[in-house]
Amino acid sequence: MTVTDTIAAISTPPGEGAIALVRISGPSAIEIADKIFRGKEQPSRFASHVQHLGEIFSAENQLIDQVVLSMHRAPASYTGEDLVEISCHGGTLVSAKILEACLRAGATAARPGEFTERAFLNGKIDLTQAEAVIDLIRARTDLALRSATEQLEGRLGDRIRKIRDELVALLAHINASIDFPEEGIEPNEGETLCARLDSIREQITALLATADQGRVLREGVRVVIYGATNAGKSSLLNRLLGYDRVIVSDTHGTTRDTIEEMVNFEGVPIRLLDTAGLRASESDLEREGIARTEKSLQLADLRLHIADRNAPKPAHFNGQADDPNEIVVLNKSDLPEDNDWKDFQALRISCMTGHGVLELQREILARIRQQNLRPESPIAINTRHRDCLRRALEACDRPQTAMGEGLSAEYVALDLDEALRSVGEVIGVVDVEQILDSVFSQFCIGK
Ligand SMILES: Nc1nc2c(ncn2[C@@H]2O[C@H](COP(=O)(O)OP(=O)(O)OP(=O)(O)O)[C@@H](O)[C@H]2O)c(=O)[nH]1
Ligand SMILES: [Mg+2]
Repeated sequence: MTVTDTIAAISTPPGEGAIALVRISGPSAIEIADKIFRGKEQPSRFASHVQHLGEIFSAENQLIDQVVLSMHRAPASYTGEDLVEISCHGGTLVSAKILEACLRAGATAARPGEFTERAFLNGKIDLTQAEAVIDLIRARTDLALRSATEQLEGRLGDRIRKIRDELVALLAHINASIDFPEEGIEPNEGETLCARLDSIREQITALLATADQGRVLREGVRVVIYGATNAGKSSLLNRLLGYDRVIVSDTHGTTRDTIEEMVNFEGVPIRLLDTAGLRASESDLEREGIARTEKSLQLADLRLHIADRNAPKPAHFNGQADDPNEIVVLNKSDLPEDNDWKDFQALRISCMTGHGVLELQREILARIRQQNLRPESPIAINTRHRDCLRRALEACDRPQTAMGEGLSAEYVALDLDEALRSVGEVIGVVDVEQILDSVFSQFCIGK
């Protein structure tokens, strides 16, 4: 793919700030800068990577702003193309007018992620590194940040390239045995072939095992608070967040919708969900809320089933089960306990006084660790990587059956070829076009 147009965008978030950044990238970037910038020298004469003070003028020859402009000549730039960066004063109108001046001078407006896409297309970064840029921007915990940084440095890409190289070597060997049978290259030098394939499968499996942690790093562990109305679900959410996020009242059925907030427990990102209380209801609205509660429960990594110990045990309370994904919590420990709860094994807390809440947090972390959801390794794949690697693993599993059934080397080669393509998709070396859109559309414009 050759890129011929020159793109421009405002790379800083909308709104007022001290500085805004407008970027131009592509073959005409320097020419455009020459048209709109006036300073001691023309940008085309600037040394690369040096900042110069000057002024930007509109197509109508009107002064827009005093700016600092720097030129990054290809290929030593973020995109790998000629790239111009203009730092202007951070008003919405100023940056918009500078962008307009760029467009009038011949640039086209960039799509979301197009700068990073060009960096990928020009071979500056692989696809996992491009994705790391989004992860970096979105990171909410130290480990998520570290993971994104390591991925940006290419650690995941390196692991994938190693697997790919081994597959290529294996495939080359098998193809040679097909093409030159007279050379006496045995495709089934049985054990060595299997051992090499096993090693590849192990490496893929090890990466696949980081998928859950990758999801947690990027999205957080889904912890859903549920239970009967008035049990104190919303109070618990507020308590765990440390501020009054949700309305709490003694009216049953106060919360009608699911409410989601992120918290960080010891570096583990957690998506806490407060839900509509469960009860038989006449109201359509409330029943819709309860349906949402049930949907959230299906997607939960961990459920906090909360009950009011001051009230009788709700009918059908099936809370005492040894489900590792569920913690039963009896709330309102500051009030006397109803006889129904006598000898009932559960964590007792008070959202009012905070009693037991620390123990609950510890228990939540312990369960997350038990489920192997606590992110520990800085290499953690995302869902797209997982899909590619699963396909690769399936394709690697097939040759063993083929060999067991005495199928010929051609079959094995076909499977390995498929595995190779799937692994390559992770870093973007094959069928690039298809996957590009899904990756770069998640970016913001100007990145
Ligand atoms: N004494 C006492 N009261 C509490 C405690 N936790 C919550 N409450 C009270 O219990 C009532 C219900 O609390 P909420 O947090 O709104 O309960 P909920 O489970 O979200 O209720 P719904 O949204 O209606 O399902 C409110 O009046 C709270 O002040 C507690 O630990 N002790
Ligand atoms: Mg509530």
